[in-house]
Amino acid sequence: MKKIIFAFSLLCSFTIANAQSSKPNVIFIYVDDLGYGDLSCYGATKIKTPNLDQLAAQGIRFTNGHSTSATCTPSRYALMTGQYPWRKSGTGVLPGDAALIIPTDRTTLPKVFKKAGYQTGIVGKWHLGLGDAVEKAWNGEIKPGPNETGFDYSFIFPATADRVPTVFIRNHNVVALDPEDPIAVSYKEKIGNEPTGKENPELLKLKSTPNHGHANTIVNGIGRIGFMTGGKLARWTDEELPMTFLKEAKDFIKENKTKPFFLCYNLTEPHVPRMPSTIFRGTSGLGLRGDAILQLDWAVGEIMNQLKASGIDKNTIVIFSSDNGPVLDDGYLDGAVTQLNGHTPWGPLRGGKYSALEAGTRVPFIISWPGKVKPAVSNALVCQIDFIASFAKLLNLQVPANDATDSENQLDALFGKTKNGRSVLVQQGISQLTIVKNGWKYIAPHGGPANTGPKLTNIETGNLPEPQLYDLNNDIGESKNLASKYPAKVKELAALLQSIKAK
Ligand code: NG6
Ligand code: CA
Repeated sequence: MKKIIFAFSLLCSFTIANAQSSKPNVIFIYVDDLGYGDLSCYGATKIKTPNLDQLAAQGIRFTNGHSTSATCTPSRYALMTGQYPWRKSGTGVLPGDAALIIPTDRTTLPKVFKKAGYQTGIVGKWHLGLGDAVEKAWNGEIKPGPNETGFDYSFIFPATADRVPTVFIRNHNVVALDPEDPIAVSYKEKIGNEPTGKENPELLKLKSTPNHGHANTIVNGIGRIGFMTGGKLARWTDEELPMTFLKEAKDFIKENKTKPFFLCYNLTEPHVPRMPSTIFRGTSGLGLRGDAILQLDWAVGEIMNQLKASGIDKNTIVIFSSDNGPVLDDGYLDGAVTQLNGHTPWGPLRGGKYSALEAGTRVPFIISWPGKVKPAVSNALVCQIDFIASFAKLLNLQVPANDATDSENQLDALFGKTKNGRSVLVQQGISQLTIVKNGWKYIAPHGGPANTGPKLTNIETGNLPEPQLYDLNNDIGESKNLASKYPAKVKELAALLQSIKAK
């Protein structure tokens, strides 16, 4: 009998091993507003991020890896659909009550994995809208959402940590909702009689930057964007967000360790409001923003430990990136500016979140696949929009011709087989598009302000009344405008941008 059991378990382990080696698990760790220069493996000296440094050391660290856009919603839209977000209206930063903007009848990144037999899950920030309309069933089944666009399992918050409703949604329902205390949400006007940041600033534990948007309903001592009433038991405590998402992500890994799975683990750090767990408070010496970065680094280490404990670390591709570049003051007085202590979240780049300059979309970008992907540093131009076409290729699937039309198969670049990635990429700042071709970057003349404003985010937008041309291969910091020296290049890139837009 013992022999039979042994033979059976041997057979099982072979089958599992086989299934796993043919189809690696994929975890995409997507952080929020982390800059190119925020990690020690990307050159930061004022902060140490050992877990991400380890991931980079065992994988490929890309020095020219991009989100499509310099804000969250459009970057996430592109990741999901493989379509440039500016092709579709309504893909800008969404309010917390927005309707779903991802089509339910088109190919999405998780659907690619599903088609290949994967279990798919998303844990963390969503920010792509929910339901068919602004008016929705917060107290009933909230759909369509992540589960209708390709995820078998979802545990999310709807928008951003600074937008109401400040609740978790598991699949279609708000977690821990008391039916006696229904939720209502409005982005139009004040509802109910709960204190707001504007009327009751004395109740705030984290003060908002004067005249900023975080002046509506106060939840957990923090003013938010938007108004909500009800759902008192269901509201999150910001300090518990990281542990909650981490537990959910670990549980997903444990539950699916014998099947191939695809997990999007979307952390909120270091987006505002930065309110890390008490145990991380004061640990970076750079204020709450730095502490939030240490917290996210720790969470990455925990995921890696879980993969090892589940015996699947060798057969799991881990991708780490950010949805846009860094910002210091994004609306709360949290010490990000005053305690910066010489840290440079943008590294050697110009601009930041919101910007058409490089720091808007050039972000940390790391891929690890032990034994399969050789450790390296790559300067290939790669972008999150290419994951659909690339993973479809890896899994031998055909993406329908009209879907994911801006996504390129860049598997060889992503896995380090070539140093040549994309030759062309369109990048999106808040006020305009820019184009990069073979290291040359063109920014069209724009009449908008050159800076988002010294009182707030204080970031160079990239807007100038004259054309700009930068040679990124030799001038990563976009310090020398070569437009008047190379007018033919300017013309060529301006025309190329027009033709891509017209596609
Ligand atoms: C802006 C918010 C900012 C942040 C951002 C979205 C104001 C004035 N600013 O509107 O705090 O929430 O939206 O960030 O309210 S993102 O990373 O999700 O794109
Ligand atoms: Ca973001």
